[in-house]
Amino acid sequence: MIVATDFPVWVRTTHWINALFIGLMMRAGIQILAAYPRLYWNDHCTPGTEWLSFATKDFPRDRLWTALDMEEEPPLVLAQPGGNNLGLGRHWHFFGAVFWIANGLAYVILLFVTDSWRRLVPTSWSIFPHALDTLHTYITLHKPPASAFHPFDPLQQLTYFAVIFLLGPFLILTGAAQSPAIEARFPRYARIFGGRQGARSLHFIGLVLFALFTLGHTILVIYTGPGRNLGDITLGQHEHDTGLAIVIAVIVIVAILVLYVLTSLLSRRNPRRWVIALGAVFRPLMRLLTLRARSRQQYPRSEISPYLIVNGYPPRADEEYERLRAGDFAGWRLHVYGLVEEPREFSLADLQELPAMTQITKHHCIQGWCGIAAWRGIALADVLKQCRPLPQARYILFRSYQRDTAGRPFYETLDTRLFDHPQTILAYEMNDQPLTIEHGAPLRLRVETQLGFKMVKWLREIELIEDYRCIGDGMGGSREDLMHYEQVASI
Ligand SMILES: Nc1nc2c(c(=O)[nH]1)N[C@H]1C(S)=C(S)[C@@H](COP(=O)(O)O)O[C@H]1N2
Ligand SMILES: [Mo]
Repeated sequence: MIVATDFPVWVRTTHWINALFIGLMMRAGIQILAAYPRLYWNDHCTPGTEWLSFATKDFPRDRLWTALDMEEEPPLVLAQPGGNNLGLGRHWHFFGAVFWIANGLAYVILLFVTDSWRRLVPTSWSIFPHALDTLHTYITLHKPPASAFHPFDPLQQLTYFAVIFLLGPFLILTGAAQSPAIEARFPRYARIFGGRQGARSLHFIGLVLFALFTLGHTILVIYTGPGRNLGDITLGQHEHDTGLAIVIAVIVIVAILVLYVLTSLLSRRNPRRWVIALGAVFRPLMRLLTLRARSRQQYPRSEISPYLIVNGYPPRADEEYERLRAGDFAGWRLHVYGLVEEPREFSLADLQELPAMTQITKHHCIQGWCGIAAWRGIALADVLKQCRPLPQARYILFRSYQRDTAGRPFYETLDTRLFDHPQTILAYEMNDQPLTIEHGAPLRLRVETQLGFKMVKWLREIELIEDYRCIGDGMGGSREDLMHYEQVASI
């Protein structure tokens, strides 16, 4: 009789599910990296201070360029889904994360509920010298004797332990540290990793380690005996049918690779449908966990970034904006209307009479860069309260003088749950100077628990609405409509 205790069915299942989702997340991770393929150890992202760059384009300092110009297009073989698709890549990454974490948790729980942890968790320091011996055996191109496997050899056991209990959690923690909502609510958390860019760089190093592990793992599975190893991980034994086990494993791996390519191509063909479906998996969880988070940032002045990257070109050839700008925005009015009892127009002087506040906060662009600046302005809530929003108002719609890439006025919507947060402001100053044209003069939104794309610049009007599905393409904003970002942008 075959006793298959070492590789029960749950070990084999979670192993292959893990392979599917970690591969998906690595591919989607490369996609996300390509949206700003520069890595830093500081949160200022000053051009030239990156420690690693995969950029292929050059940006001369004597003309204005924006962060969107800096995106690169990774190939389909490396990235999910390939091409210029940050929005879709993020959906694949977060979709994968939910299943990868759930699968990992199920595995770890079963490990400890059963007695299986005993063959994985080292219980003696002697495993280190033994693992070194095994390493020496492999490097000198020998194989450990069959008696060295219990069922793992010491090097294997130590590596698996480190990947499951150190690298896995490390990837989750460094991933979370890049979320604007988490960093705004717990500014000290990201500091553990050296800030958002430190977390991002470490997250990338985690990706490289996982790729190296996968490569080494695959080589050693083949080198030490593919029939026995694949018998264990597919059929739960290696006494019989090892040839069949190899065939099954190859079929599973090829199926996974085909699935990556197929889902990439399908999601590129119909991105909106896939964004809605993939988002359904993580969207409710993300909203539940992050929408109530309140920003508690206040960086010291000494941490203000020497230079803040610009995204979005200023309104071009817009006659009205040009006229207002020529008049130093004296004729500019912020229109507030929609589901309010009292629609109003505010001049800059009106707004400047309201209680002003300054916040020194970190800007988190969805592409990956960030920067710290001092923003001065008035609470969004103070402005809206004067117009008395009606109870059915569920979203705040911000429209800009600038146009999006489809030629329509740039707009974004915010859940009304974000409106009275302490650091949700309409800013008219940046770093003690009136807003420059590039950064959104005369007024822009700052909503510090969200990604940068929600913070509409060159504000023209605010409308309170019940639903965003009847606005634009119905996804909740220009970037949602055109680039497939999520309407709630907390991660
Ligand atoms: N009107 C408008 N507002 C916008 C954008 C834009 O393209 N148009 N880009 C957004 C994005 S993606 C980011 S990261 C921030 C950048 O702000 P900054 O240029 O002041 O750094 O502005 C946001 N506000
Ligand atoms: Mo952005």
